Amino acid sequence: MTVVLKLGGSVITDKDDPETVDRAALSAAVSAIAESPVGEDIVIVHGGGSFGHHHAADYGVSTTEGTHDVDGVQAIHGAMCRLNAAVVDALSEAGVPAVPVHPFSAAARDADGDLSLPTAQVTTLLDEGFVPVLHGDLVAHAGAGATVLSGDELVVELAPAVDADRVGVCSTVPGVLDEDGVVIDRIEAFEAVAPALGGSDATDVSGGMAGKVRALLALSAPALVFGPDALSAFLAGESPGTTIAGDDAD
Ligand code: IP8
Repeated sequence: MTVVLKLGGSVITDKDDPETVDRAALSAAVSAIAESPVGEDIVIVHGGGSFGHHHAADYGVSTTEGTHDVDGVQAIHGAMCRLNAAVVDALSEAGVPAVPVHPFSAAARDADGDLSLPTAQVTTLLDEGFVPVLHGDLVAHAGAGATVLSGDELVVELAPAVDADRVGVCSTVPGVLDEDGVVIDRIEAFEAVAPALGGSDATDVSGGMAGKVRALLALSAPALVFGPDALSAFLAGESPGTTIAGDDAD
């Protein structure tokens, strides 16, 4: 049983306060992971929260708008490395054999925006008993300099590479919400829920919930979007929140 888990940046940081870890939330998530029956068969991806997104917005960088400004690259990537270190440290202190993996050092987009992400490092680390911890980052982008690589894109690339049985996206909300604020049980096509999916409620250069749903619909396994309170339930094999299952899902 291999799990790919994304911890939303808004879950583990105070998204409105630049470069601030939400220590209580990170600690709760780390405890759920450390105590889960999944053990070491897990790849963790975390988002940018108040580390990546504020700097990316400052430099006008998104998943499609790039920069050639080296100060911008260092600010955005550096902030994400600092958040990654905080996550890896917290996991290590809880006894999880977490190791950092920085996508900017390995991935690239071609001129059409198509992503290439080597995954042998992640699969080998997993086989060797480590818990790889990746993060939303920048990516070298042909013709655009460097653009944002979202954690959701990483999840989509990693899930088939590690042959994931379960994919979880832990968000600040208890699932994908409809116009009335009620959790949608299951999403099989973007068009069906497009009217309900507004923008993100804080600075987010990767497309908020709409971008997340679009990315997860491309997976070959169903993905679950749920809130922090449901993380332990997800790791125990339950199906909290919204199940997102596109055409290619089993
Ligand atoms: O929060 C974005 O990752 P996300 C990372 O998963 C940066 O969209 C650099 C803003």
